Amino acid sequence: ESEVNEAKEWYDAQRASFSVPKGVFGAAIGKNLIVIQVESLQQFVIGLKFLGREVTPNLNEFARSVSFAGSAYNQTSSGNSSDAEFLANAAFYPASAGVAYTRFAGNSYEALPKFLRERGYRAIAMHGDKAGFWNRGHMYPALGFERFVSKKDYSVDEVIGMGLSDKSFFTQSLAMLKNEKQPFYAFLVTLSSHYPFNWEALAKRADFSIDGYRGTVVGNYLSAIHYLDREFGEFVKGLKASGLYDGSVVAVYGDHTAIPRWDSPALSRLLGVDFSKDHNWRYTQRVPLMINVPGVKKLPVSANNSFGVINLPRTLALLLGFDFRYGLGADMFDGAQRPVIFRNGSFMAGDVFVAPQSKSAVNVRSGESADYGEYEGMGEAVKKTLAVSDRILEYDLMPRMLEGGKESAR
Ligand code: GP9
Repeated sequence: ESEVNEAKEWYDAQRASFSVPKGVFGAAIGKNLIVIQVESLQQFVIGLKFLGREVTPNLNEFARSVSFAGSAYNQTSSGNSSDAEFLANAAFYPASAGVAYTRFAGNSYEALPKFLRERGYRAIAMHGDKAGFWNRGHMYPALGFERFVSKKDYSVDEVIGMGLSDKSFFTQSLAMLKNEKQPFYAFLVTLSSHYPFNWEALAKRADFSIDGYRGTVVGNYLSAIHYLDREFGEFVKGLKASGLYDGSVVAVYGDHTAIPRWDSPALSRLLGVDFSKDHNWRYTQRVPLMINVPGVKKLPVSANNSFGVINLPRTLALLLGFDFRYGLGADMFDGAQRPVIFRNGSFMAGDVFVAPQSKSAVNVRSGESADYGEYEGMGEAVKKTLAVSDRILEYDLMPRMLEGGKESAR
């Protein structure tokens, strides 16, 4: 009981520390929300040219035109893609052991899909794999999605790797969304650019020369992402042609990183970055994070902070005009310095990577070490945050956290 009270006290304090930003609150009132979680999309491909060709021309174009184009540090753990989904929808951390999607699918949540449904939205999850993978068939309803369009609901006319090809996935999903009652929240999870990126059908479709990198994970990855990018581009084109683009907030992010450290020599050769230096590797562990709000040129995101996918639910809700205070992620407009927390207790404070385990702190851009002492207090708060996240999940405490009235959480 005392652990529960302690968690509640902390949870309440955290929630109370959020404020509603002026200017952007409700900037997209009444709009749909389309969130695209891209399999293995890592930041370094954005803007990259290979043999004179852009690897991601459509994502680059998207990045140039949207209201925010930045990056997030990968916060996932053993649940990989499912952890990213959990961060992006529930704003909770991955489980301390095992996988949240399998361990905690029986819990009650106050996640973004449920929250938006209570405010008149339809909430649909779409993914071209079997519903049982990562226990999504159970977890999506627990998060509040009313509909899960999985492999069995699509016409499986083209398969790449583990399921429906991204081309077919995007084409069929777009057709469904055009007929969807609005406003809706559509959460799309792509699949074809999955490790090890060498699916035969994919290489054929990609049409991207990887000369000099054949047989490497990095080479296959470039080709896989080029394919994803083309299909993403077609999807955005379709959204624009149907009017959905102007009627929706569109957010895109990579679920987790792609290149394992053992293949870092190939990546080093490609990018000309020395990955024997730890800080360079750390800085590369980012995924793209982009948000478009119709009519908004530039989102005033915090200059003090780096971000993680856990910052999405509150950020997106605020744009739609709702003060979502249920998860553990602050919004991206918050000026207070807040850490990006990794599952093992290390964290980013702005550009500084802090590892309490080794009592070290280093700026990941410059490689200069920072004074660990300055971040010790933040390290304690990080420890507490993870412990509270674990406690809430392990004892299914959301109903207890909301005692005293949901309204207090807005
Ligand atoms: C499976 C897909 C991939 O359906 O989302 O998951 P991952 O292996 O990247 O966690």
